[in-house]
Amino acid sequence: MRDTSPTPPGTDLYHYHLQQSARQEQQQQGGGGDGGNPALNKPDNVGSQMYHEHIQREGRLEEQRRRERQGGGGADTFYQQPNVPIVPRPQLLRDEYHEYLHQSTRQQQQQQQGGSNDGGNPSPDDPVVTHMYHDHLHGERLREDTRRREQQGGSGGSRSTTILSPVKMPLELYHMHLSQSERIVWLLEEMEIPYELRVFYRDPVTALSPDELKALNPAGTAPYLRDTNVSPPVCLSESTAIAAYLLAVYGPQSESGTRLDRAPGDPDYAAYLEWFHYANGSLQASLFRQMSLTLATGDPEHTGVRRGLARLEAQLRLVDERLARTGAWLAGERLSAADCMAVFSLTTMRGFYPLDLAPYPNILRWLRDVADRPAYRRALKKGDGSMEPMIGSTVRKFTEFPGLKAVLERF
Ligand SMILES: N[C@@H](CCC(=O)N[C@@H](CS)C(=O)NCC(=O)O)C(=O)O
Repeated sequence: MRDTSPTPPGTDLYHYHLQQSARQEQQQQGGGGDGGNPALNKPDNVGSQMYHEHIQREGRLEEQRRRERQGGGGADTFYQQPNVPIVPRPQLLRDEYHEYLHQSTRQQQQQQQGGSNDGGNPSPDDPVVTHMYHDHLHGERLREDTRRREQQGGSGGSRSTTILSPVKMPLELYHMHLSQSERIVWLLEEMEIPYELRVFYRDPVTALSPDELKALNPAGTAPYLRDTNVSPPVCLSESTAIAAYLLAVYGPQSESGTRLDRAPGDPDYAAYLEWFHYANGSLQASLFRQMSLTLATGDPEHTGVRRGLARLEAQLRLVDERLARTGAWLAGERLSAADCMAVFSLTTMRGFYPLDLAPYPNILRWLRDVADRPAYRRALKKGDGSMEPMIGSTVRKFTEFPGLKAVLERF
């Protein structure tokens, strides 16, 4: 029979349940209990599961304690205690970094006891020093490149003096008019990377990719990037991948040193990552689904279309709240590639899927800030025939494509 006495005050439910289960088992088995722990495969599944969860949690805590005793679990690993915020590792300042290089080199020379002195270069055995040393060399090469360009008086217009880029051959970007490849044109303009733009036009009836683009890019979509500075050349589809590639390989490029990504240690790093991926992973995916569903059903009142719209509106509220919180850009106070990734969905995309942004004042404020950026204006000028930024609460619909006209006109 079950013990129906009330839970003793101060005893947590879980332990109380364990004790009760053990007592019941002992009664059923006539003794031979395992110290109060419920057994697996016995009728008391709740107790078993809680008990094993407890064991697992204890195991994790023990592992964490062990790592902490050993002085941390690897350079970039943080173990978060409940309710204890993660404090990012401070980035080394430039002077600290040089000091670190010197110290490591000195230590290594001492260890090698006068062994081959390579002029102070750290040994390849120290991966941290080697990494920093190569970063240092890379930076030196970029600065040397700039000095050389400046001495030569520039090799191609005013931009040549501001580019710190190791780009020898201009990157090639395949862009389609009125498409999400405008993200990459804008990003390249912000980064001041030399590039050649090849503009394609959508099929005048279907609004899909023209055959010439399909022939070049196996994915058949825009954007598509070719980088011939490396061998073999890099050919890349997917705007998120292209943006991440450009930032990792060529950023920052301007003399102001403004980075459009965020690195671990930067307080905005996690937010940057989240919003950088939100653009294509959630927002554009929802909009595309909505557009396809609307075109397929031809009915804005269809249940599926209405449900999809409710979901989309929740996403827009999220973006609006985020922009209200930062009062500036998606990742924080400064523009980042997360903004470059997200803007298309809320501007040009609305020509394909009309969406009234009046309920989202922070999104509208952000779009005006984007449109004020010279780099964004240049991107639209070069890639979209000087199209006006589509930043109003409502925008024109792309009814010039017969494949879309009939449906778009119902909105
Ligand atoms: N997820 C891809 C999507 C690329 C994509 O679908 N681009 C559209 C332009 S907005 C396209 O090329 N559409 C033409 C087609 O599918 O035929 C990316 O981010 O690059």
